Amino acid sequence: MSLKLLGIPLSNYYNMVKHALMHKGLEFEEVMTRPSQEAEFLVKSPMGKVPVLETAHGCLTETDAILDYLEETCPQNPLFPTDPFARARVRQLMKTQELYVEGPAHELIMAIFGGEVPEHVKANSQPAARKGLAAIGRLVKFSPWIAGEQITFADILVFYSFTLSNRLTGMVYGWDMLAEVPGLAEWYEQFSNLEITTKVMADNKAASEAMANRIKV
Ligand SMILES: N[C@@H](CCC(=O)N[C@@H](CS)C(=O)NCC(=O)O)C(=O)O
Repeated sequence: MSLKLLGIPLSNYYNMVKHALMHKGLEFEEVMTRPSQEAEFLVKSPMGKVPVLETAHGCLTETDAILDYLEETCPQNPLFPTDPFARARVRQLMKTQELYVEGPAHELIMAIFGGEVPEHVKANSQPAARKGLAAIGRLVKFSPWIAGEQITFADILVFYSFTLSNRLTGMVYGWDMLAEVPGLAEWYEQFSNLEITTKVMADNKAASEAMANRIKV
């Protein structure tokens, strides 16, 4: 299967798909591509977002759809449990993080580009993320992975989601979200030490430093 991953290592969603591809031992080509509203790119990515997975059958966007496709077409080194209920619990955890933790934290995104976050956004984002984190606290297992004994897509999604969202809440509120849920910081540390994570995050760090230098100039 010939696969191309379009996007940038600055993107936490790009890194989720990249980690999954590496976990499954798949060969793929990284094609550095910025989000864009250019007509040519919208053919591949209807919302102009990254990541995009280019397959022999065409392009796919939306990380959860891409991850589902990878699991179904490349079942080796599975990242979903086989039991349907356990699988649905993994999806529940992923969705909870994306909508209720990442969503409110993402409202602060201008902080990363050196912009001022409006007061009303600052006032709303933290209580919303706190509610989401409480829900995450009710779902996690840490035995030792976030949804049980097996590393799943939930570990990947929640980890890379926090790489951005916790950075944002740290910058804006001086708030470490990982300290809100018992066991979360330890799990995060454990996942960050995986060989694949180390590689993905090294590329992310290089891209962040390059962006910081561009903003300074
Ligand atoms: N729901 C999308 C989110 C992807 C996303 O937000 N990508 C960001 C980069 S991390 C992007 O392309 N932003 C540009 C834009 O929103 O126009 C997914 O699951 O893949």
